[in-house]
Amino acid sequence: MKITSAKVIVTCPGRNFVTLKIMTDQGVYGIGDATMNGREKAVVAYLEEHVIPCILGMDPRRIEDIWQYLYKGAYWRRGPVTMRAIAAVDVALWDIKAKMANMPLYQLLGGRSRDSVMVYGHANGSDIAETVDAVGHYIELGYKAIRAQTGVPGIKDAYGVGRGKLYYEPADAALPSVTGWDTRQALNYVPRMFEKLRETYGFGYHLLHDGHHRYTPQEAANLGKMLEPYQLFWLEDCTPAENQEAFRLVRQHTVTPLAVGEIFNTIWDAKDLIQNQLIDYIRCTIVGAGGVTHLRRIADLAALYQIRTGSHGATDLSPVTMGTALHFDTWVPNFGIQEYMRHTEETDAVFPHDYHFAKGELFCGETPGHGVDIDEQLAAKYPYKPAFLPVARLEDGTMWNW
Ligand code: GCO
Ligand code: MG
Repeated sequence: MKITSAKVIVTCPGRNFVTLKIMTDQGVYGIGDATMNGREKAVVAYLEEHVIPCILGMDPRRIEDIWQYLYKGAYWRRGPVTMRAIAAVDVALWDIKAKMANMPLYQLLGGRSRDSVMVYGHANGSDIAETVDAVGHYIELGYKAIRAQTGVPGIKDAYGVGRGKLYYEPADAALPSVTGWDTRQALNYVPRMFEKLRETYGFGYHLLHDGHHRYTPQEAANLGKMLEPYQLFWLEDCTPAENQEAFRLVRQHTVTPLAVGEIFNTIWDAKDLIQNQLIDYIRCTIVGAGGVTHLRRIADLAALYQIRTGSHGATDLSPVTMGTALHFDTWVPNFGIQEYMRHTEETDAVFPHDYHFAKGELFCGETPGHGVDIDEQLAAKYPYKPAFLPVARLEDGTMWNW
């Protein structure tokens, strides 16, 4: 069996997506997601110039060998661009293998560990009252877990506050827009939101919060401690994790569960955090961390330390990643939760898929492969539109972590 051709499809049905389609001499094709929000064209070039020419003629059934070829063979290991390109190839090859086997992907991974996948939605508002309403809306929709983000008076566009009610899309400007940040105000305001949420809806729902890399370890420890009475499911990205050791200080001061990993690319980014049991949930995802082949290694390492998965699932992860992640989540023994930000109807139409949502859970389908396709004719109607993520500055102009 041989890979006969491969192409990269860029489309913008409301937001940009980069998709790799691999064709074979048996007529079976596979697709993989290669989207990197705000830096899409870098992965397009990596695939077109440096990956596709190398894999033509290879046997698509040799998924592991092709993964190693692209990882070790690049010499320049790791990094968000390389690992997304590898992920796109890997997912397309798993799709092909599962289609050849006439099985849904989760069967090839080891079969079902659960019937459905618990997801969390992203509720936001410009202040506490609005966020409380938004959480109520998610509860009405049947969600069992909700991440609550609020605007903070005095901060221009704090992280996570969207324009729509169910859709949150940060990459929305032809050049990066400038948002604000003030840690002191956020530390005063965020715990009050959780107090109000528990007062209003009780303790029957999981609540989560994203710190979006904004706090220093000491500030994160303080926030975690203040949030303890509200029993969060997790506090996400409480501090940047380039220095994995930073989480030790947070860990020493709070029992609020910690989650991190949406910007990690490989097992090496998570190794110390996992081995030292500094986190509770690992958030790496299929597209960001080298595909199914590599994410499986990360999940297995985490399982040794009773750390569970909680994959990133923002709108910039295409339905191809979501579909594949759901097969992964259906199999992975140490599953925790799956993030689920809804795609728009335009996006869903370009990527026909067989997963569905009901009562706070997502269900992967039984179609052979990962169950997601791309309608190329429709995709062609939505040309690429440059869109950057915002940046964040403190009041005095100092650049901060967005
Ligand atoms: C999340 C994330 C996103 C990211 C986005 C960047 O937890 O969903 O933090 O909102 O900011 O994926 O592209
Ligand atoms: Mg996040």
